[in-house]
Amino acid sequence: MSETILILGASGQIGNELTQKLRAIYGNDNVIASDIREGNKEMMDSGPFEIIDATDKETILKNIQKHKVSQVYLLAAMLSATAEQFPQKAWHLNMTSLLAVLDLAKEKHIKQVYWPSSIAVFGPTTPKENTPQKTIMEPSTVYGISKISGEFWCNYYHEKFGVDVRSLRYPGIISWKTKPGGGTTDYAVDIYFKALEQGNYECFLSEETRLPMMYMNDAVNATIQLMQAKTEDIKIRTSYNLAAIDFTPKEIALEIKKHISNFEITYQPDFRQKIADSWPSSINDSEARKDWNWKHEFDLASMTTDILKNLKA
Ligand code: AKB
Repeated sequence: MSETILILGASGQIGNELTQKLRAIYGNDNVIASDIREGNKEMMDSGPFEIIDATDKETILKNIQKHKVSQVYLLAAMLSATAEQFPQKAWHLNMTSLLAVLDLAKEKHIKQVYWPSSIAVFGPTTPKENTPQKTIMEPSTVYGISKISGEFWCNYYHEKFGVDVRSLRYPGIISWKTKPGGGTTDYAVDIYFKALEQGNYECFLSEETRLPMMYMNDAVNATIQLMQAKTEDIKIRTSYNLAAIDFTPKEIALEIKKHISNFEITYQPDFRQKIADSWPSSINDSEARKDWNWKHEFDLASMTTDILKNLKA
């Protein structure tokens, strides 16, 4: 399969690892990473990099033409906790970038678009457990409002203009190579760093807050699998529910304790508690499993072992 891929927001948590995986599959020169500032050494050294503001349609177009790009992965976004501090900026970044890329696909400059949605599309009135694909969706955060609006824009461009846009509703993504920034699920990344650095962690969510989560390796695989799926297998053009594991801060702390026996966790919930409380505790992703054969690999125990092994190394 020969594709030339442009990644917008490549220096972020998901972009960083997705770029390296796509370069391994499609060839370094065929994956153009971009962000508003330079990426890390691995990214800059392994393939082409461009400075691009994801809200600037003209610059995106120039780079699509320069590199003969066929697919765009739009990963630039402001996450839930930061978006509550800067609502207008979040709306501008999250929506302007999406509409720019969808327009470029409608104008036939590119063939395929990937855009991430999130469990933030759900809200306090959504059934909390095993949340189905189609259900009550009344998000209470700016980020969630931008994601649900984005989903319907994707569906609209697909239905009306035939745009091949594909999307996943990510749960909290847990990584060790790149830290996330500004999310509500970020505690589940920080906890591993603090466990190793200082042996304790003060959690900004309460001990029983259960949230859907996924290890980065699974998230990257799901994304690429969705983009490589046959067109006729993609039945949902808003965004697919996607799930792997769910746990509470108390449960992840107990898992870490199996490796670092003196690890201690304390709880000091802040404004992010309300965001977490509005989200599902587990997700039903049977449509993704049925339509394009999605399977996750990592559970809490295998993810914890892998993260701690890598961070120690
Ligand atoms: C966040 O916490 O904002 C994100 C998300 C669930 O989309 N990780």
